[in-house]
Amino acid sequence: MRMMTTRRNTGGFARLCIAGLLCCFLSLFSVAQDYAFSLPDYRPAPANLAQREKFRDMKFGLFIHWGIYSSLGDGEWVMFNRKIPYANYRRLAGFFNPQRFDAKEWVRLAKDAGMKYITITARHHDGFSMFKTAASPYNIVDATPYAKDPLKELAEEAQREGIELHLYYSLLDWGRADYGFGRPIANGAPAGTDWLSYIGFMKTQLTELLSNYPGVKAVWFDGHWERPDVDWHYGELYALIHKLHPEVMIGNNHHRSPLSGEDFQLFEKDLPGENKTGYSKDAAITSLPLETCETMNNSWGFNINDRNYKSVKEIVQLLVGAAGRNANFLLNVGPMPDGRIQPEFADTLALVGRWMQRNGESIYGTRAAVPPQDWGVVTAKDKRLFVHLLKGTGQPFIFIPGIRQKIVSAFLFGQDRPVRYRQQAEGVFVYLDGTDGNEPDTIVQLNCK
Ligand code: FHN
Repeated sequence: MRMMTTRRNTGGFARLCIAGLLCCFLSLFSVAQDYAFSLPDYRPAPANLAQREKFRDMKFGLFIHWGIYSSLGDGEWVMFNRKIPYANYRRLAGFFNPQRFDAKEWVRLAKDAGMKYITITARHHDGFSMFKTAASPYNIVDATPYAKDPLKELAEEAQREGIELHLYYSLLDWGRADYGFGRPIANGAPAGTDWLSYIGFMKTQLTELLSNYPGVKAVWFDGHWERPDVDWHYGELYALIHKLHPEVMIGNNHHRSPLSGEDFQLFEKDLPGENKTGYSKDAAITSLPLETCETMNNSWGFNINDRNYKSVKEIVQLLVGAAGRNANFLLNVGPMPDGRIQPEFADTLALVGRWMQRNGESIYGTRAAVPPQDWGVVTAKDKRLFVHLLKGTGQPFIFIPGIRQKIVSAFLFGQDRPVRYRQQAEGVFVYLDGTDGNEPDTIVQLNCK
């Protein structure tokens, strides 16, 4: 049933206060609707709320975009961008044979980088399933000479190593007839297709993914933006997931504020509030767990000609910037068609991991302490504040507004070197005294009473 969202004009201070309180209360259980179709109210299960907190603590994850498109070395949109007819594109499956894929290596790479979870594309917009599915023969086990299920191996290895698994799942499908890519939308469905058959197909696959692969803790939807006016039957999809596994978190990269039934909020190539890419301009930041995803060069899927690699400094600063905005940082690699991860990525991740070994204490399990500042961010854990100075201010001190806790001492993080500070009602001055040259992040630890 179609139901447009309405905006009520509440006048008067009292009514505003009541509305404000109500919003705060409701945000504990559900979030604002920004979608034309009705969704049932959602009350997350206790296990789901616990999973959200665990997720917030993890801070750093590995995103993996891998599919038959990798063979062409031109990103995951290659079929669309190069206008390859679907019938021709499907031939890629016939020679996709990632003999060098090693789940142990991928999990070790993530772990050594300091990452706590992996989010992998189970199925991207090309519609090819990178897992064994009974819903379509167009999958890695049935359609490729490889004939094995790498997702199974990855899930088992991740579980053994204590790394969480999250699954990317595309709503958009460029090839299936029942999706009808390019068709006009009428009454919430693409004209002239069997839309309910497509919804049923997704339900079957989601059931498989959540039943046959151990340790899955989140489903990461993408592609909504291609059809913002279609009825995705989210009520049914989300209820199915939460019924199978109440703790599994649902995120949807629709570039809007989360809908009822969603458990975390995604930001693509944007730290929350920055909106540099423009994707998130309509997305108010909610109190749900947040996650920012980013690429290591400029591509998600393997791109043989993309050499715009981010430096270790850039990546560490993005990770720290995310933590200081209460967001996890999901950093992407696009493995090569043979299953290996290119050395440029592996080398950088190893160095990021070395930084995390020394400084992870100021990141894992923290929450943002104050809004981001021009010079950096502040994270908090227990009775400690970690001041992350990411860029110079041209002044011999920085000022942290709004610190109410009484500071009792200040040190350069990981060293015994004391740092001078002065606290007053409005906040804290921290005097740098030449300590601020530590690339990529000078960390000052403030101990509170
Ligand atoms: O189109 C996709 C893209 O290929 C990639 O998967 C990213 C990851 O956030 N999301 C979509 C674009 O919003």
